[in-house]
Parts: sequence; structure tokens; C-alpha cells
Amino acid sequence: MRLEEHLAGCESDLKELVLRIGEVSKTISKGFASRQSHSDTHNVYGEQQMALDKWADEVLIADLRDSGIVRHLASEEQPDIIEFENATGNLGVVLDPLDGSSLIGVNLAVGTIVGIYRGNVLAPGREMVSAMYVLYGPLTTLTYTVKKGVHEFVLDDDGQFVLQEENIRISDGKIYAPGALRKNYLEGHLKWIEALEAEGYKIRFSGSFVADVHQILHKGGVFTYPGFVGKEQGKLRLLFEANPMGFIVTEAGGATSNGKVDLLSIQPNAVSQRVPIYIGGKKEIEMIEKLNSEV
Ligand code: AFP
Repeated sequence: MRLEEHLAGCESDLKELVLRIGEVSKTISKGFASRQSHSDTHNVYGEQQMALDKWADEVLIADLRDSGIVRHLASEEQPDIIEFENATGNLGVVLDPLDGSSLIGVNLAVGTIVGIYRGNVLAPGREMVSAMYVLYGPLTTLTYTVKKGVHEFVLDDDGQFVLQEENIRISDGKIYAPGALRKNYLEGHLKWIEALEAEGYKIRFSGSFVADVHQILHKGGVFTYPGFVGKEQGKLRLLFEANPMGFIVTEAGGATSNGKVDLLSIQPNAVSQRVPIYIGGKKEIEMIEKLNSEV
């Protein structure tokens, strides 16, 4: 079944937006070879942008501006929320055009992450109406939810997204993907990591959040980029990375947390807000919240 058919029962503007982002992702997937260089610009976080990062951002923004159904857009590569004043619709989009871009030069999987709201994008993640990501690996896959399950499509040889797996539920596996340096771990986090290791969790951390969470969605376990000594708010961005992926994993039967509360309940105070993140199986998320409440 094709993506368009799968979205048949969905509200028309949401269906159009998911399909549009799918189409842009096909363009992005063909643009890797000629855009391997660094650009001479930095984003709002002080990170040097890759040519591919900037280009993916530009093609997504141009397409969503033309759509007429998106009014507000916040991108990890832009300093402020953009308002499209010509829009007749009122959808709000948050996006990380290319997550994991430090891996572009070594040919590992990276992805586009998108969250969709009705109206304001500076809102708690649980107010999203849809979230999706496209993973550019050996295959290009598109995973989406409109709050009716999590479904995965693969880009076939004819350039169509066709259904690969419907109603994905997070498995019960033992993978952990821990970001940050162990020497800087905070107390509750260190106890939690030690507990996972004692239970035989295997490490899998690529440097691409979207790819690592994709693996955990399929194989079970947990990803974390915690707060740590000197950077208590961690590294990952609430709006662009944590919330959309957290929304998808939660919809698939998992959970997400900042180590104390559900990430999706947090009211953002800025587009660039960072947050400690735990995302994966309910069991692992409950364990970190319990350990943190005891320190
Ligand atoms: P970008 O490549 O989009 O800047 O994001 C990479 C990332 O935010 C996330 O995808 C990784 O999990 C994390 O950084 C890796 O960080 P370290 O290099 O500190 O391990």
C-alpha cells in the first residue's frame, strides 16, 4: 500500500502536509553526493552547518511556504519562528532538516524529523497532531503517526513510499544508547546506567539521534542524552528532536522523559531550548524517574 492510500482517512490538510514532506524527502535523498562540504555558516547553537544541512533546510522551508497550509515554522537551523503570512491554513511545523549531520561525511544514517501542531509551535509536545521522520540509510524510510498508530514506509525502486510495517509497537529489547561522557554523569543517571549494564544491555550509539531511536523503536531499549556536570540541560533540542521523536515512541507504546517528568508535558520557553532526554521502553523510563526521585 502506498503512503497516499494509507493516509486516506486523515484530515485533508494533515494528509497533504505528510505527503509534501515525503516528496521533499525524496529530493533530499538524492542530494547527498554533491553536498558533502562544510558551509561557512554556523547555526544558533554555534555548530558549523554542512552544505547539505542548509540546503535541506531551504528546500523544506520553500516547499512549506508554498503549501499555503502552514502558518508557523520553527527549524533547528533558524534562529526564530517563521510566519508565512500568505497562508490560508493554520498548521505549525517544527523540524530538524538533517539530524545527525556530523555523520554525513562517513556515510552513516541521518534523518529529517518533523512535528506538526494546529497553531502555535511553542507548545507542549503532547499538543502535536502528527509527527514523522525520514531516515536516509541504505534504504530511505518514512515513519509517521497521526495519533492512529505508528507506520513505516520504504522508498521503492519506482520512487514511491510503500508500506513496510503497520502499527509498530516498541519491542522489549536490551539496547542502550547513552550520550555524553561517563565522567560527567549525574548521580541518578549513573545509577541507572549501572543498573542497565547489570541487566546486560548492549551499547549502540551512532551519533545520529534519529537513527538510534529508530533502532530502539524496532529492537527495544532506551536512548538517552542526559543532563551532565556543566551542562545540566543536556544537548538535544526539545522542539526539534525530543518532542517529535518522543511523540512517535509514546504512540508506539513507549515513553519519554527528562529524567523526572514526561517530556511531552513540558511548556517550551524558547525555540532553542535544550533538554535532558530519555526515550524508549516504559520500563527503562520509569526506572530513571524513580532513581532520580531518590537522589
Ligand atoms: P545534528 O547533527 O543535527 O547537529 O545533531 C546531532 C545530535 O544532536 C544527535 O543527533 C546526536 O545524538 C547527538 O547530537 C550526538 O552528540 P555527541 O556528538 O555529543 O555524541
